[in-house]
Amino acid sequence: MASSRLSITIIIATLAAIAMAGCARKQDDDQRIVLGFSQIGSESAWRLANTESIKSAAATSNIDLRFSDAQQKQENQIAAIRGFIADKVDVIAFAPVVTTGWDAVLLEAKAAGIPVILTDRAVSADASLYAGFLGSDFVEEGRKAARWVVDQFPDPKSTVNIVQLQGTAGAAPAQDRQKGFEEIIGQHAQFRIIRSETADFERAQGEAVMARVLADTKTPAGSKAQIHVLFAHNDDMALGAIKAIEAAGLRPGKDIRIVSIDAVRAAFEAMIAGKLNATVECNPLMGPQLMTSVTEVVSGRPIARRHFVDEAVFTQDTARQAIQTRKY
Ligand code: GZL
Repeated sequence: MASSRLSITIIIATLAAIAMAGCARKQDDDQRIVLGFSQIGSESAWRLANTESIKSAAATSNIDLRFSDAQQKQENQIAAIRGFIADKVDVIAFAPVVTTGWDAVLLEAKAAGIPVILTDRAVSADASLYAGFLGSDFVEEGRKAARWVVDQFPDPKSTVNIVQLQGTAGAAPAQDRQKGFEEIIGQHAQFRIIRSETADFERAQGEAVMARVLADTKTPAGSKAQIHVLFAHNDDMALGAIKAIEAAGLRPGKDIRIVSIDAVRAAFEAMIAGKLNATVECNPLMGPQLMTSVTEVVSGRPIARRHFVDEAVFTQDTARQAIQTRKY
């Protein structure tokens, strides 16, 4: 009888130990860094690659990621950040859809003692309100696109009409890519930007806006303007515009030369098909670097105020080779 009581006691003690271990593991999990991340949306292939990079890097780094998709609405991002503050996450990171309107919520995060890391796009706010920025130099991306155009049309006595498809109004990549492009183009007399219209970084809007521009673009004298170059702030809008150019009976990549930015896989496929001429790389694969920065910030160590990723320019001549090694 005594031995059976002892056996039961041992079984209960063993089960209790397993349960405690489970709690301990759960306890360990609870000690993981909790990162609240507000993503802009899923508006482009670039954004999807950026999201995948962040999610997979968080999993690899054993960081508890609380992910929110704002569907390109600033009010949704602000609400998500307030939710992260209420949940007392360890760090907040976000890709701000536009540059302005963040001071109040950044002050709330600071008051709550939660560090903030900006990714992808910058903001016009007091730099003391965030720990650092991780992303690309959009002004240089615009300059690179313009330098490619200058190389295609070197004759200063020629007339080269350019249409520009802009990204989201108020967004840092839209503002800065335009700034860099116009800085270089403005140094050469042969170029005229005859139309600039936003298509919100989206492929469908790129097609619709380009169709309208093709139908009604006139020279200052009122005659139908010939469009020689399309500069699109991202590949998705360029790919939509290519469809509109074909629908208008013109040959994209030949009748209208096209340069865009991002260097997503579909852009390489379009270059191989001869429909896109060049794309400037904008690297979305910043997940691992973000997790390193998150870990540094939680440990109380400073991170780079601005960390730019290296980026290249790809053309039809290099597309077939480069597509073999592309990760997005
Ligand atoms: C750039 C990123 C831009 C991409 C677009 O870093 O913010 O937003 O160029 C994306 O494709 O929609």
